[in-house]
Amino acid sequence: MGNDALIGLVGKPSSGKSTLLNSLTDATAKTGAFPFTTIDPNKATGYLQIDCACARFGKQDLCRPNYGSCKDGKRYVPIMLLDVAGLVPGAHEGRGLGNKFLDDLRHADALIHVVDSSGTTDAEGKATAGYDSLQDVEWLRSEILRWIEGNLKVKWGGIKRRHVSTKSTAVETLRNQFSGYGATGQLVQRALDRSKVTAPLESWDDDTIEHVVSAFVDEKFPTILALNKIDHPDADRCIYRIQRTHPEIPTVLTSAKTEVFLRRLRKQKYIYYEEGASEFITKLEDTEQQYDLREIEDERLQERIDQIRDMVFYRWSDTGILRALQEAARALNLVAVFTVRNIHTFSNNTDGSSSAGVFRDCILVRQGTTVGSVLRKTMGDIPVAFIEGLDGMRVSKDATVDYKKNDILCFKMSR
Ligand SMILES: Nc1nc2c(ncn2[C@@H]2O[C@H](COP(=O)(O)OP(=O)(O)OP(=O)(O)O)[C@@H](O)[C@H]2O)c(=O)[nH]1
Ligand SMILES: [Mg+2]
Repeated sequence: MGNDALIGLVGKPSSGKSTLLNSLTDATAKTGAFPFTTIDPNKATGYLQIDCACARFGKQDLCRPNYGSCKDGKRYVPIMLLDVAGLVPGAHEGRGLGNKFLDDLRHADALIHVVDSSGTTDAEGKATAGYDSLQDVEWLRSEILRWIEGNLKVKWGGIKRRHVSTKSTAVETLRNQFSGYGATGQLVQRALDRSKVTAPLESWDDDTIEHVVSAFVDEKFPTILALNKIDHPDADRCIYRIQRTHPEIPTVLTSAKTEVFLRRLRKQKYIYYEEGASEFITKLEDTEQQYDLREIEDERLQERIDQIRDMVFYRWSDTGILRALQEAARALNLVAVFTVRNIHTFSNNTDGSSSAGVFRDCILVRQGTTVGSVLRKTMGDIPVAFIEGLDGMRVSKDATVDYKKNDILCFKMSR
């Protein structure tokens, strides 16, 4: 998983998945206040905000990312997002768009479960009032579990026989079964460790299988909640209930619709706004005319702006959408690794000069990934003589990466 880390947006119909995708990317996925607006998945590039290595060395002015951007040490690294069709209770048995939805998700590395916290849509995404969205948090996970469990159990007899006859380990057998989800042996091993199941695979009963699948889902699909539609006056009730009942699940409060709207106003030059910031400025506040903004003459537009200030910014501080990506990246333990051609100047020029900027390349990998694996992801099979870390110190291929540890690397090619 290099920068091709894929974050899936999941949730019941009409919770705001496509709106969240649009708010995080340049996508223009169709949105609508009726269930199953999305049928085929939408993939688009979002930008994860991280602390760039340039700020550690006071080189913000020289930082020139090849992909994404960097402003004053805040770097925006591309990350792929996938918005899929809505999921309804019973999807694993084919209800709604059932298995199609679930199949589209196979290759996601983490999930953002978009929850409609306004209480205005039921479990099927139909308009209602006072719905308790806490239920959605619970059944959604269970649908994913039952889908994977179902796929495994239909073949269990054969899986068991082959496991015994080939004298395979549990990791080998499960890796074969879970390869369709892009699972590696390491991931399966982590899932088994998490499950604490040590009994031989051929003796597993239904409960044990369920337990192992649950651990696999936790490892394969780390999930965070985006409690969306916080601009709605009833949202606080639902937010309180979910956070109290599930303090173990990371949550972010979002208003995807507000973010989309503010970005549109910015394009039309009505406001100055930076993605995810905790304020925006209209011509009224721009007393020194720094931003060359248009006057808001439409009363209804002014009312909507006032309402957003009151319901989102005053109550919740921001639209939350950037933090949703950051939380997902944290759940995945993603670390940014910077690869440079010259470890002393951090440039990519062969002569070491910074004329074309510094820290041009950056990839996202999981914490604990080995330096050798970063090498393969960035250089493929090109032979490398040795690897340098900060101050030109040699780094072994077996060393692992973490924030501020082996996260700036220089691969020296063989001549
Ligand atoms: N008030 C409010 N409405 C929102 C917000 N986000 C999305 N919506 C509205 O919710 C409705 C559904 O949004 P979509 O983004 O189409 O929802 P979806 O989850 O992609 O729905 P399906 O594709 O049908 O599964 C639309 O009318 C959106 O405008 C939000 O933050 N606040
Ligand atoms: Mg949609």
